[in-house]
Amino acid sequence: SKINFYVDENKEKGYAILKLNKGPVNSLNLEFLTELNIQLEKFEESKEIKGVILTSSIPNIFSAGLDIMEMYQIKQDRGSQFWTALQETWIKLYGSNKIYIAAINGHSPAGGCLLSISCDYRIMSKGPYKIGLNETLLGIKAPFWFRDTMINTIGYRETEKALQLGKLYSSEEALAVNLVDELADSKDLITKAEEQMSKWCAIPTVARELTKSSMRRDTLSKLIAQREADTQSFIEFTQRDSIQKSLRMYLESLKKPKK
Ligand code: CO8
Repeated sequence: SKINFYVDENKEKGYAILKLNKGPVNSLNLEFLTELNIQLEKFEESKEIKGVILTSSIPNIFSAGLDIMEMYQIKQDRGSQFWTALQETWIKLYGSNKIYIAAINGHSPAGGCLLSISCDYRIMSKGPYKIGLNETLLGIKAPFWFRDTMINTIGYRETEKALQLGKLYSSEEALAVNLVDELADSKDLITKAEEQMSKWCAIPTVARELTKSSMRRDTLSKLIAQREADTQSFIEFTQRDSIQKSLRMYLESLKKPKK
């Protein structure tokens, strides 16, 4: 079967590198999210691994976000499995005790941005890459937990603008608003992520974990308390004719020949 990601575990150093590898654009569908959740669970339970560098093995693309085909012509059963898997990914990542560092090697819109901002630290490659929550450009509203994670990263006012405009930030703009913490030349991205990881790994683990969970607990509880209602509202919203029309138009715009 197709290999959707690679894991390099370095037990000596105490961290792993997880490289998303679902061509062409690492879009997140039900099967991919399910595999990812199993892997995140393995990391969480590992005694040797203190942290994970999350990156992609596809040049110029971190992740294109949710697979639009999971939302286009959505059906109740698959739709709810899909959304439940995505919630699980976010809860596992944002709520992880481990250290997650995103090495953003390329485009990172929407769900790709969510994965990034669910980590503890972000380094982005310099280059013509964009990151942000661009949902409004697809005619949809970013879910409240996407929004809250963004607020926790770049603050309320910047999020208010960014989400309404569906703003996709260049790497320089992302650095300026703290959407990413650091920029790197592509060739140095992983080295820089490893340097940063060593710094985080050197902090006393229990104190760091308790601090992280105290910062994130309230945001996580909001979704955990209403997962089923959130899933149902995702399906009802996505089934609307107007949303289906927007998604169809957006898909067509993606398929248009470039230039
Ligand atoms: N889902 C499905 N297919 C996709 C996606 C996607 N997200 N992104 C790209 N593709 C497809 C393209 O249609 C294209 O297909 P084909 O080869 O059949 O023409 C193929 O992947 C390659 O794409 P590109 O040619 O566009 O590749 P580039 O390298 O030129 O560009 C980009 C890569 C920049 C990532 C570009 O593809 C892009 O901008 N993609 C769209 C990204 C996007 O806007 N994603 C948003 C998804 S929605 C989301 O994540 C959160 C939704 C929250 C839902 C809330 C509902 C209530």
